[in-house]
Amino acid sequence: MSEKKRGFLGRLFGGKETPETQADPKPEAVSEEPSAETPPADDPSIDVEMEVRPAAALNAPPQPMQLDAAQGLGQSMSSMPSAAPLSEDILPTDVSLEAQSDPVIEPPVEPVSAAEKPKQSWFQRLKSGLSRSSASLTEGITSIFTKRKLDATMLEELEDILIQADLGVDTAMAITDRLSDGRYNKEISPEEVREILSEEVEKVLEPVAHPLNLDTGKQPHVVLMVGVNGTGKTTTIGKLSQKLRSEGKSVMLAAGDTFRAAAVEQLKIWGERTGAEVIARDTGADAAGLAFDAMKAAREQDVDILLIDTAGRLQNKAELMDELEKVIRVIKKHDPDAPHTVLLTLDATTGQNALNQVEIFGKVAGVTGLVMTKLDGTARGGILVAIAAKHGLPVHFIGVGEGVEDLEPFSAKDFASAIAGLA
Ligand SMILES: Nc1nc2c(ncn2[C@@H]2O[C@H](COP(=O)(O)OP(=O)(O)O)[C@@H](O)[C@H]2O)c(=O)[nH]1
Ligand SMILES: [Mg+2]
Repeated sequence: MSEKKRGFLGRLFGGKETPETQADPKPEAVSEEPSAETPPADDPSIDVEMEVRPAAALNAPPQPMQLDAAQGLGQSMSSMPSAAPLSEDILPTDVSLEAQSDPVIEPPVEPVSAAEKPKQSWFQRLKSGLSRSSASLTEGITSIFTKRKLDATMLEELEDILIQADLGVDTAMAITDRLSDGRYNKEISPEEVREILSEEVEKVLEPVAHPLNLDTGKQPHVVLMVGVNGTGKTTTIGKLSQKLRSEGKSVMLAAGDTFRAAAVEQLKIWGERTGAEVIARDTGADAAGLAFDAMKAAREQDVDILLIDTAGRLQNKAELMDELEKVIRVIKKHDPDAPHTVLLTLDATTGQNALNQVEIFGKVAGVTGLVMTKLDGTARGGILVAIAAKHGLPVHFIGVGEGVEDLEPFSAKDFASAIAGLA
């Protein structure tokens, strides 16, 4: 956003717009039991290592009309597939879905100014967001492929790097297979490898890259946002609300995370900033009751889109299942076709764990599409590729920062180029 475009309100509220400006996580809010970023592949736990960030989420500038219409939600989308087929239960019922710490995301006390930041294109932001993921890949590739003739050891080394980057075994093998094809005993440059990496990643991502087309014939189109606590549900609702409002749609938000006062407050602020009414009840209220109120209000007021927040902070899968099922049942009382869209937010920093979350939430809530958040500041961006290869669910958006602009429709080509470190 240029200084000029941002305007006075934008400068007043400011906002963190690039990963470089993000503060470190609050030390006191970080999990007491630090765990490795990636649990072993066979670890059934879907506990999430929280990456708790300070109140910056709410520093997003409030400007309502900043969206490039071409990148908006209005692009066509082929019919929304239903949730991916799911295998048998992968979790014991006592596995905790609860994040290890409770992020308190309070409204900013003072506006933060980021007005000095020059406007970056989305691709630049995507690239800088994915820079940690791409740096670890490109460094690895450069160290293997500099002035050596291709041999089996190099291919094995490359495969290891690709698997470590969470791209998944299948994609890693596809890349090494393509490299080996006719290139043995020939010198191959790191750039060539990165090109192939990008092409193969794009192939995997292309089928899942679907812009989100919210059918407003529904009145309201109901979007249920689900995901583990701290993965970015509320923030994503705020960002989406902004996009939809800028397309001239009427939006209502439902503060369905009734567990924490902070969660309700956080949503109210997003509502104020984006010009969306927020339906909330007191903390501790029944989430299904809240959903009922919200459906009623949205229908009475003829709003185009109702975005319903949920809590991810539940003790175990049975409890989660129970609450989400109740919420969905209540929504269906008003409209048997609703929720029309169920978005799952996945935190890229959790690596392999995200794969399990897709499975669980797909089963519990009939997820129709994914939003991958926090691709900035992690080296695990490759997980999106593994998820695409495994589940085939549409990926609608990716988040590369806490600011309202840091959510964009997902483009396979852009993502593939950015993660391979190509221009
Ligand atoms: N860096 C970064 N932070 C994000 C992104 N999306 C959300 N967050 C932050 O993650 C934290 C948790 O987000 P929140 O929306 O409250 O998660 P929820 O518990 O699922 O509702 C907040 O501090 C957000 O600002 C993203 O794409 N990038
Ligand atoms: Mg929340």
